[in-house]
Amino acid sequence: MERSFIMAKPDAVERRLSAEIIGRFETRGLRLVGLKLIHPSRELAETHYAVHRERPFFNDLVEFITSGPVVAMVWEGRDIITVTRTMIGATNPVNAAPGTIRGDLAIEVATNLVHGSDSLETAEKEIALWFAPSELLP
Ligand code: IDP
Ligand code: MG
Repeated sequence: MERSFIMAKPDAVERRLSAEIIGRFETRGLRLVGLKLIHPSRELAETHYAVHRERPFFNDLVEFITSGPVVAMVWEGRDIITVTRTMIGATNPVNAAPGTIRGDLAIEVATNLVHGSDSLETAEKEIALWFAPSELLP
């Protein structure tokens, strides 16, 4: 079964939307196999977003993601990347469809509430970065 790394970002925790976000994946029928509250270090954040290192918003992105606790999760299910990315919605919430997390609950691209891996290859790397094998259900 396929797995993805999903994170409720600091804005989600600050706005008390963690349960809402977890609940959407739960009620969809996905299986939660890893969950923890963590205040990310700069090193962890920079590694996680390394693909964006050259982007003009990289520093702001790292500052933001290290600004408070996040809810780090691993969800499992068939076609997990497509299912979770569709549920999360477009990167810029202005373009996110109603019914998606970003389309229902966010309006700014920098504070778009949730991260989801964009491929199985990325997911594998992100899961290994954020979780020890012992922290995940078999
Ligand atoms: P994704 O989260 O939908 O996969 P990415 O392109 O991987 O989007 O970008 C990572 C994060 O960087 C986004 O979720 C968003 O918070 C932030 N971001 C992306 N583009 C911009 C931008 O143009 N300005 C500010 N922040 C951005
Ligand atoms: Mg991305």
